[in-house]
Amino acid sequence: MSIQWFPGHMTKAKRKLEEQLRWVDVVLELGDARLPLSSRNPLLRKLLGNKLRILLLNKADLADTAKTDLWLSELRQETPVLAISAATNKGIKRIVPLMEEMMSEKMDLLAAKGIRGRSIRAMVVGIPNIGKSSLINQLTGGSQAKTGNKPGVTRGNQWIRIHQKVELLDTPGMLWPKFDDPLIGKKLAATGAVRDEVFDQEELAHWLLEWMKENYPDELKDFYQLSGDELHIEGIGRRRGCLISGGRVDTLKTSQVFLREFRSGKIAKVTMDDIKLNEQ
Ligand SMILES: Nc1nc2c(ncn2[C@@H]2O[C@H](COP(=O)(O)OP(=O)(O)OP(=O)(O)O)[C@@H](O)[C@H]2O)c(=O)[nH]1
Ligand SMILES: [Mg+2]
Repeated sequence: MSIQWFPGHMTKAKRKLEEQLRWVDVVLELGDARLPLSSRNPLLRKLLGNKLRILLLNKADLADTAKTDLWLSELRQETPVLAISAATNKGIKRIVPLMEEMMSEKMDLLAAKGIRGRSIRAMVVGIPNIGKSSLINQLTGGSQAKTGNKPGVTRGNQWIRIHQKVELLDTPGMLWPKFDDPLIGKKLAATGAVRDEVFDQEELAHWLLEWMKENYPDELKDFYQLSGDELHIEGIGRRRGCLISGGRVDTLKTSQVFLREFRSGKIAKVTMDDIKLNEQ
């Protein structure tokens, strides 16, 4: 997915999401465990009304475990939340039981009205590149077995049975990132949620390097085998052999290498949002 979020796109995505939401009981809202705040769009809350929601902090394999635990206790006060990884399968098995637990009251009410055996209907929602397709694949086991179109659902969307009592919409709901705060924009770009073309790569790498020096200096030094004085784009470029003629460092290439290594989680497992920010 590489569209840019102009107002027209946002309006279209919002309308589609509203249409999809009409047919589901539970929304699986995907967030990024590295950005438990910045990767979410507050508008979803309004769109949901009183519909049930589970927040899934995905890419937990790339996040700072201690900080993830803090965020989980903080966010639990707002909504049921799990830390998961759609890449390693972590936490995936806990999703359906949690859904059943949250839905039991509604199912009892339906049963009292004589409606039995109705499946719980769920859908995945989140900003670009957050892992929506990966999660759908994990939940369906890659299954192509569709349960068929149901009337009313936007043409093209189908339900996939993921459990005896649960059906999942095969098309995820698209949310757009909120760009209003430049710091949020940088964090989203650093983690790969925003197209690289939107930001100047060298500027972004420079900002991220300063951020890492402040927050994960030891991991940074260890990874590049550089001293504190050598921790700049030039130093990393020399270490990685990103040189141009005359032995000068290719700063663009170095920036791209650094961003890639950061996103892979190899430098450090990082969490970029601070809980304190949330309290301001
Ligand atoms: N390390 C890690 N990578 C993940 C995880 N989940 C997804 N990814 C990777 O993140 C990238 C985006 O995943 P997708 O599942 O395509 O995300 P999406 O939300 O469907 O993206 P769009 O359809 O483009 O909006 C892919 O490279 C995935 O392999 C995770 O839990 N951990
Ligand atoms: Mg996708």
